[in-house]
Amino acid sequence: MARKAVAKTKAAKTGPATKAAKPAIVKPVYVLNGPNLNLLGLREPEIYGSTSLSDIEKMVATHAKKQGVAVLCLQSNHEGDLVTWIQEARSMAAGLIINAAAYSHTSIAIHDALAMLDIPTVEVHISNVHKREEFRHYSYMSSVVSGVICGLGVKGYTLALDAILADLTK
Ligand code: CA2
Repeated sequence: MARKAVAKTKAAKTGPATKAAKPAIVKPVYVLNGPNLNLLGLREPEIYGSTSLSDIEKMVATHAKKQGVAVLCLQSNHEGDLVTWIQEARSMAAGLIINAAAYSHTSIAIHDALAMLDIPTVEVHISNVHKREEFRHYSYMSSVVSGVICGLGVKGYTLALDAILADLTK
């Protein structure tokens, strides 16, 4: 009994001996890719590199698994599919990574869907859109996501995941 009392006093003065475990991230991080990204690696390697979308998805899934998180990777050439998945992410995802490809520069519908999320979201572009044609310089996504990564190649996807996990565990 006495020993217990001493231990209690110490804990009260210095705080608990061990840190409380961080809660597990149970929901997956959604990784959404837009139009034509299914053809990655097949054309324009000087801009987008030679990695295929399926390689990117494997890379992100492996990186996520090492950190105890799951990813759900989805690609569509249709704007409405991306809107539907973003809406789904409101309840089903812990965070969201999006490369909306050309829709980044045109889609108010995707902008509006992203604006309704209250989970960490990162916009990724493989190429540095600011070094390219002027029509790629504006993104409807950027004002409604947590952050933007562009021009760092396919590594941008794992960097985006790290940023989301840092946000979720802070
Ligand atoms: O740099 C990016 O990740 C982009 O989002 C890629 C989009 C482009 O419209 C954006 O401005 C920047 C284009 C994706 C097209 O994907 C291709 C795949 C294979 C070959 C050529 C293009």
